[in-house]
Amino acid sequence: MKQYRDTFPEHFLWGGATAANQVEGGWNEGGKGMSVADCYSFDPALPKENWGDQWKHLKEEYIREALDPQSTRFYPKRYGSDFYHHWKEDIRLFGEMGFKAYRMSVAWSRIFPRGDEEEPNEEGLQFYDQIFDELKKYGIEPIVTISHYEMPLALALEYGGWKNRRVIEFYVRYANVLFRRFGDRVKYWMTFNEINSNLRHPFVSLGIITEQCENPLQDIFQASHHQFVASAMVTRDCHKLYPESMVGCMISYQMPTPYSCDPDDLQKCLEEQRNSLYFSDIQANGYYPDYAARMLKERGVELVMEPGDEEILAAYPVDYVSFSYYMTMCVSAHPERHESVGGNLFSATKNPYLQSSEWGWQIDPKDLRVALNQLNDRYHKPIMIAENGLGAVDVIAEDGKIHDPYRIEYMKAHIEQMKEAVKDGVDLIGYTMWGCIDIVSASTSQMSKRYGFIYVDADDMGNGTYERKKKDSFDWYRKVILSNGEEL
Ligand code: BGP
Repeated sequence: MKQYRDTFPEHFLWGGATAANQVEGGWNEGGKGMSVADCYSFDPALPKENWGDQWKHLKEEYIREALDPQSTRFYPKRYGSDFYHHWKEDIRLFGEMGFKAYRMSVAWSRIFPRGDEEEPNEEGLQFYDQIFDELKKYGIEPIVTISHYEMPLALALEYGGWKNRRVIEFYVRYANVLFRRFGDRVKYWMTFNEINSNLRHPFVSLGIITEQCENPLQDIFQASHHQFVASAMVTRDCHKLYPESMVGCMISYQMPTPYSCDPDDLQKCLEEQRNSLYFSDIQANGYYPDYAARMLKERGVELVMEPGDEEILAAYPVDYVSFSYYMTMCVSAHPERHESVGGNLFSATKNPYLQSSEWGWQIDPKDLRVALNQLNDRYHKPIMIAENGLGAVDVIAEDGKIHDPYRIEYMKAHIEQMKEAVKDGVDLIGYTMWGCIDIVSASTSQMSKRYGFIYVDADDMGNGTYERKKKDSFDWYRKVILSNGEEL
């Protein structure tokens, strides 16, 4: 029987997380090709409630316009927080906080500008050589997401994205270039960011333009099958080169909860949970779950599998499971009877027991413990919290400092529940707070939705010095890490 423990493991991976398309900038530097993320613009003239519209569905006309050098739109993810030119300073700051790990993504189109080339872009590889060497100086373990909402645009426009089985070959080639070049310094990999969000925003996740689909769900689930196969193949390849390295899957998990004890709500909640767990089930267990046949049939989906697909899934499941956790999703079988709320990639029934963030995300630290126990019971594999954080309006106070007690409170409440989960026996190996430095929001493309311990002087339209400034939470987190989660 597993020994009881009431402290975080000795080598717990405390750190922070970003994504290339939200932090780097340098969108057309160093030989980088356009990515799907470079097509998202921010329009302050729109009403605030519409700032997330592109995220929910990026119209084909917007994609075409992004290709026009004369376009007058502002594309925030092309500039990010300008990590591309500030990486040395930023990594020093991460080191000052005492990070044990830094979750980051490699921009696929920096390595293969179109995605279908035979040979990688050496300048892109050199950029990441610098990053990994600098992280090593501070003893910070890189956790690398191979694809995080930034696949090469050409794969979307010329191949139809992941619904084209050829993209497996391109992704496997890309991942093997990363393993061979960086595998001596990178021991933790994730194949796809929030792979379950394929269902919610297929363009940024799969390169699928839904206007071009006869049956979008058929294409989305077929494309997801290709990603499952690709994930298994690169897990195989990584272990061949570096047997000790770990490859993980990653889902966005809002821990769906039933609105009431009405049995219909519980059934609806189970179905909603499976809309996410379907993806981690296949990657972590290595086979399609029993409920998949009915789930796909009822959506009019008929998967096409090649001989050997299911064998490779079974042979190479991931080594750990990771997830992003910001809020929970309350589910009612009769949503029309209740108030709804927006949130990370979806809308749900408002949970009357929870407070909301300034962006309407319902904050639920206690269910993080439930989610951790559920995933631990389901997969019996190491678990990592790949994202957790509070997007908020941070301001520079009279004293020139940035006081963010709300962010400290949010994180304290979640870390307390993480420790309860550790006491419950959950094999929790790491926590990388989302947006450890202010970056461009995925869903609204705003810089003003700030997550960081480090403030970046830039506004939603890219104006500012891009100077970095520590917030109060910077020193607070440094102490959390120093005390291994004892001093909150
Ligand atoms: C997740 C993404 C991250 C990050 C986070 C916060 O879905 O994996 O890239 O952006 O959400 O969401 P947002 O940036 O929309 O506030």
